[in-house]
Formats: sequence, C-alpha cells, structure tokens
Amino acid sequence: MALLTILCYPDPKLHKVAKPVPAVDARIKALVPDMLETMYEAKGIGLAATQVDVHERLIVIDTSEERNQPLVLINPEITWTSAATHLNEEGCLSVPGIYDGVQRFDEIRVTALDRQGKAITVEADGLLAVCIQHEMDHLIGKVFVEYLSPLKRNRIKKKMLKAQREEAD
Ligand code: K1U
Ligand code: ZN
Repeated sequence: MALLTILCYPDPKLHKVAKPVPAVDARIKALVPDMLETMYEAKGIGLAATQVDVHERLIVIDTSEERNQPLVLINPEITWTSAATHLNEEGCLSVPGIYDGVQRFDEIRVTALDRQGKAITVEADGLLAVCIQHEMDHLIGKVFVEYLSPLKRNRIKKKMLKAQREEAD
C-alpha cells in the first residue's frame, strides 16, 4: 500500500471531470487500498480519486466511529433524492482548515460497483448521504467552496495560496 498526495485547492486539476472506470481490473483493485490508507491517514471520512489526481469515477468513504467500515463506490450514480434538504457543515481534505455550510439532500439512493466489480445500491442518510454528495461533486470537478459566496471563496483561495507559499519556503 502507498500514501497518495492529496491535491490542494485551488489546484486546477481539482476541476477536471472524471471519466467512468472502464473495468474493475488489477489497476483499480490496487488503487482502492491506497486511497483508503490515504483517507484514514489524513483522518478524513471520504476521498475521491480526483483528489489524488486520478480522474476516474471512484470514491472511498468511511463514516463509522470505529473507522472499520470502508465503502468503495465505483462509477456511482445518484438514482433518487429526497425532497428535503439540509444545511450541513462540511470540510475537505483538499481545503484544509476550512469548514462551512452546504445545502444537501437529506436522503439519497446511489447505484455503483463495489471493489469486486459487483453492482450495488446504497441508501444513505445523515453524514453518509452528505459525504457521498460531497465526494460525487469532486468527480465532476466541484469543490465545496464553490457553493459559497464569491467573497468567501476568494478569501479562502488567498488563504490557501498563502499557506502553500509559506510551506514551500
Ligand atoms: O472529500 C474530502 O475531502 C473528505 C471530507 C469529506 C466530508 C467531510 C464532511 C462533510 C462532507 C464531506 C473530509 O473527510 S473533511 C475532514 C473530516 O474528517 C470531517 C470534517 C467535518 C465533519 C466530519 C469529518
Ligand atoms: Zn472534499
């Protein structure tokens, strides 16, 4: 297994649109444990392939307290959403230290392939539903700060660039 580098906002590569995974082959089966290890090490509850510069539709999630219930969704598609939405506090491993509210569907149904390539359906609510929506946004090149006002977003962009400059010095 290997730790992967997580892209940091405002890296333009975070805005690439991911392509479908063509086959759940050895390459994907090797990428999944690396993504899970990277997510656990960063203390995240989710990670999209886009964030590790792989532009294919693959996400990993673990919202369990014990951090022992990994969920792997390959080529995920949302097939149903509740009418109700909620404002939820979100963070992002690609935008460290920034937390803000995003409106998300309360409940969703998702179809995907699992890490063995088997078709699955996941019904989610609560933090899992929020996390799946956040990760699926990454796959279309959308970072959660894009839901915020241009003023907030520009402040965050400047803060991230300053932190990255200081880190490089
Ligand atoms: O996509 C990512 O960068 C992972 C992100 C997922 C996420 C967190 C919170 C709401 C929606 C999506 C994170 O894991 S951020 C760090 C984190 O562990 C966390 C932050 C806030 C609440 C719960 C967890
Ligand atoms: Zn994120």
